[in-house]
This record gives sequence, C-alpha cells and structure tokens, in this order.
Amino acid sequence: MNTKKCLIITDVQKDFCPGGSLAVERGDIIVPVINKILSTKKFDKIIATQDWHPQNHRSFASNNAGHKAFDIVKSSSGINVLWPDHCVQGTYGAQFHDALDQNPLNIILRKGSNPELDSYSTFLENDKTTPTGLTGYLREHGITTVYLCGIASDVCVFYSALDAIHFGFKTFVIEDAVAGVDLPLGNIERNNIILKNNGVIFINSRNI
Ligand code: VGL
Ligand code: ZN
Repeated sequence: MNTKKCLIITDVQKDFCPGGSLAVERGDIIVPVINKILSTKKFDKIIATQDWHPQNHRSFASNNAGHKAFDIVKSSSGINVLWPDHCVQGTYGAQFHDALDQNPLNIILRKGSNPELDSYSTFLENDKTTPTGLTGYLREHGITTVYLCGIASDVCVFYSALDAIHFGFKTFVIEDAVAGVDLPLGNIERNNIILKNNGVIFINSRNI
C-alpha cells in the first residue's frame, strides 16, 4: 500500500511553554527539534493545532466557583481537570511559539472553542463524538500514517494518538519532540504504556 504521511504538531503555543500560564517543562526545547523534522520534507501534509478557548471556557478553574487550578472534577462534558486560564482566543499566550517554523504548515486546526466542552484530541472533542474535521481532511488526502509531536504528551498528544489508532491510521509519536504536563506525577509514563498497548509506535526524530 502506498504510504502517505502527515505530521501533526500539537499545541506548540506560548501558554504551554516556559513563561506561559500552563507551562510544560521542556515545552520550548522541542521547538528546534520540530523545525529540524520539518526541514527534512518527509511529509505529504503538515498540520498544526492550537488550543483555542473562549475566556468563559468551563475548563478554566476561574470559571468554576470554589475551585482552583489543577482540581480534578467530574462532569458529563469531558472536563476532568480544571486548568489555569490558557490559550484564550486571540491572546498572546495562544500564539504559536515564536521559533516554530510556520511556513511549511498546510492547515492550522483550532480546537476547544465550545465553552462547555474541552477538546484534548485533535480528532474528537471530549464528548467523544464531535469531530474536529481532521479525520476527513486526512482521509481526503489519502493519508495512511500520522506522526505526532508537540504538547502535552500526556494530554492532547495522548488522546490524539488513541483516536488516530481508532480511526485506522498507523500512528507514531516522536519521543524527542513531545513534552508533557505529568499531572498527576507519573502520568506521562502511564499514558505512554497505554499508547504502546494500543499499537502506537514511539520513534526518535532521527529515525523518521
Ligand atoms: C492541553 C490541558 C488543557 C494540551 C490543552 O494541549 O495538552 N492540556 N488544554
Ligand atoms: Zn485547553
């Protein structure tokens, strides 16, 4: 079968990098790695996603009276962690990291715009039914294989990789081009094991 590859760059945004409101350790370190991957021109399509929340988003602790950031909650709308305000539409923190090479991007997909619903996966929102449109885009372009990188390895990259497998794509996570929240501690390692058990392949960027 003819292999067609798409690189999916997840949420490489200022708020997820050191200095941002939901900063992830190493969030900035992966940017030159991603740029180097881009320079190899090994992909048929390249997509980048942006977490893109309205200020009144239900996943923000500030919009839930009596709660603080990183509280774990239960809700029917797929909101399970309350986060600090982050990636608010049109703000500085929602911008891509300045060093990310945006020239090769074919599309930019924004997610998390419904104030009542979070959207970790770049394929389906957290209700597990609302599509972002990514599956259709990939299928229309005959993509068979996806390579995931970006932030956060144990949140958006994790749920995207599971959905990529679910929708039938051969799925790689580029291990030196992801950074995670690791909340609670050990979450990155636990989720990596789940991904491997579901058929996700971990690869170093030099072996792509
Ligand atoms: C993310 C937490 C909240 C992510 C987005 O991009 O992994 N994490 N919103
Ligand atoms: Zn978010």
